[in-house]
Amino acid sequence: IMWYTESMQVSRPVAILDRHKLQVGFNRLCGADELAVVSLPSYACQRHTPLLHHNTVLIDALSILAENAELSENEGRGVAFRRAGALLKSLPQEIRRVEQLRGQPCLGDHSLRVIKEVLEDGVCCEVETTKESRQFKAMKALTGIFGVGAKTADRWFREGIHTPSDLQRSGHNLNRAQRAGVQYYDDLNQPVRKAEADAIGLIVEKAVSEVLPGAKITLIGGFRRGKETGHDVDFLITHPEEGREEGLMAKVVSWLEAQGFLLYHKTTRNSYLESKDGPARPPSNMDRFERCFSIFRLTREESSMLSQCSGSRSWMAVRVDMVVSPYSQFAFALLGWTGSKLFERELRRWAVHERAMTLSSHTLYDSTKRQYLRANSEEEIFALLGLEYIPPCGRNA
Ligand code: DCT
Ligand code: MG
Repeated sequence: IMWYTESMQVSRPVAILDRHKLQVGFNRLCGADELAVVSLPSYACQRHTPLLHHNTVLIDALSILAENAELSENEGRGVAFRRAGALLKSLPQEIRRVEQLRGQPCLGDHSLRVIKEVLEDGVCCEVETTKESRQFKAMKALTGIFGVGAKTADRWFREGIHTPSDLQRSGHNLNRAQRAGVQYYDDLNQPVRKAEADAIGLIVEKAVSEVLPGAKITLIGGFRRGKETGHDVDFLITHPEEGREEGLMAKVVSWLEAQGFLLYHKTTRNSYLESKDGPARPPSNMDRFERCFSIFRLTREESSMLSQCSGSRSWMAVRVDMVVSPYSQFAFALLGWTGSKLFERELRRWAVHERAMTLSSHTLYDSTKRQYLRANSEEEIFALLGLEYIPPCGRNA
């Protein structure tokens, strides 16, 4: 173990029963590190991407650069780093030398440079500089305010506003969402835990069954993929009798509000659809696909976990998103809202480039046959796309 600890340059104590590390130690001993990993398919939707993986340090470095690109509204660059990170998440072993990645897709020159530097020096200069930059820190702090996107944050940063406190002092006029964002800033920047998500699930379930018996709710987003924490809690609501879900969101919101559960709410049409043109846009039912962005007031009685994270406070603010889908579109909505964001992007890219199809959270359109394809389950959608089924826990790209 001493040899092992030294040779692996592990800076923290190593548990003797850490099976993965021991395996890597044996691999080194046997020279197995020299073997290249089998080349993976290039679309993330063709691979299993587990929550726990073997290359955390490399992925963290790439994530910082991805985040910085996204905050600078350089989407292409952000996606390139995200794809490289997702590829590393799918690998079955820890990478110790950049040569082991030869032949793998999704790794551009820039990502490979970052990976090589981290492997050789322990850190990447560009990543460290980014993390320490005033602009990156300020953009993270400002976009951490609910209701503030990269554009607004950038404008404020140029005016010398770097923190939520600077913003409050500036006297800027904020919209309703941003005011709530500033007011509940600390709570909303705490990770939401699974126990809290479950407690909110019980409340939403009660609301839904009170206003429309028979309606069903499903926990979606990161928690459906098996995450233990998230930045919000996402729910999909539907009713087995098509049409019964109409008007449901307004009733659910009224019930929750009357019970004092809502600190903020805003119901909108699905913006993903609104921004989309073409045949994948369902002509008649897009108005019914509603989404409610909300902030819940979760009290100590409702959440046994609460006392650990909010000191003497008796309640905490939690971001909750609710989506209502007609039953006929439920499978598409479920697939579209389970994520991850990159996995969804890759599914849509696969559909267009490899199958001449357009996938949305509502439907799948086959451009060759010029028809919409129906599906009752996620498994059917994967089959229609010619993909092996990937369960939610394998969609953590
Ligand atoms: N989604 C998407 N594209 C977006 C935004 C969202 O495909 N631009 C889908 C995928 C995930 C789902 O909606 C819920 O969104 P988030 O809550 O932002 O993602 P999450 O994976 O649940 O992340 P977190 O665990 O931090 O809440
Ligand atoms: Mg979420």
